[in-house]
Amino acid sequence: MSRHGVVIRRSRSEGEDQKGILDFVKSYKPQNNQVGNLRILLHGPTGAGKSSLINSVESAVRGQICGRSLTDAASGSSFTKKYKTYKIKKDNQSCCSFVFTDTMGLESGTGGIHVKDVKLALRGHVEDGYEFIHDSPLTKEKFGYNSFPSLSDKVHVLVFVVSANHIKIIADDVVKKMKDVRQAASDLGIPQLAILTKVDEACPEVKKDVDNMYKSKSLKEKVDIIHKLLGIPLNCIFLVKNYSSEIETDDKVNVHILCALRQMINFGEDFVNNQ
Ligand SMILES: Nc1nc2c(ncn2[C@@H]2O[C@H](COP(=O)(O)OP(=O)(O)O)[C@@H](O)[C@H]2O)c(=O)[nH]1
Ligand SMILES: [Mg+2]
Repeated sequence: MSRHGVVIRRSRSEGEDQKGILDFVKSYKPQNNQVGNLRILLHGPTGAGKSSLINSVESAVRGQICGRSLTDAASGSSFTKKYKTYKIKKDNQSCCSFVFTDTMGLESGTGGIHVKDVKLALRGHVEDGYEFIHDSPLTKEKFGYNSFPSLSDKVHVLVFVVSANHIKIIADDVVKKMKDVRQAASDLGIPQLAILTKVDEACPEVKKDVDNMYKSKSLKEKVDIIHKLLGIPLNCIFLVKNYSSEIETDDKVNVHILCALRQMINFGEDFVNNQ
């Protein structure tokens, strides 16, 4: 069976056990008591669906559509400029023990987030709420620089978010920036995975029925492209349809979001236990 086939089988069996994944995600607590919340950093081109992924995770966890992280329908230039940490609510009272940090998007040329800023964020030097300036990376002297990051401030999992719809036209310099960030994360031992979003826009069969996601040849081709571009192993690349216009959640959509989330948690947990 092809490696893609392995991904298909894994996803199906997890589909049958959605409640199990949900219980795992909701009850998860980092074993390392120096870490309050596992920190997952989302990184990728502007408009790829990073903010939507945060909303989609919370929607899948809560079973209702949530929309706290602002998304941008125009996607011309980065809408998210701040380094912002999002807690994921389990219910009205409590939050999960993992957080997402949303960053300004990557853009071709001098626009978008500066690679130096992402590297600082990986090591916990960027304070929450810091507003990125694309052509002026953060330095030690500036307000917003955390000189003494704790293990909790550091990034524990790096997630590349790329639109399946745009993967073939992604600019060379954007790929170069992502590779640069991947190398920096690897040097720090930070685990990485990739999420291909907008699978509904990229494949008409998936738009009809999201269950066709792992049967789609064109999506398999896109998984291979991201694997070759970034060198991320095939079993660390997940296909996700984010919630964008829906008013209700759907178990078929949730399962893919939750499978990816479980992998993020498992990777992050391993990382913080090895610190
Ligand atoms: N159809 C569809 N639209 C999506 C998906 N993910 C994001 N979007 C839309 O793409 C646009 C940009 O998404 P956003 O999350 O703001 O991207 P960001 O710049 O990476 O944070 C928004 O209009 C989203 O609703 C998806 O999986 N499917
Ligand atoms: Mg955004």
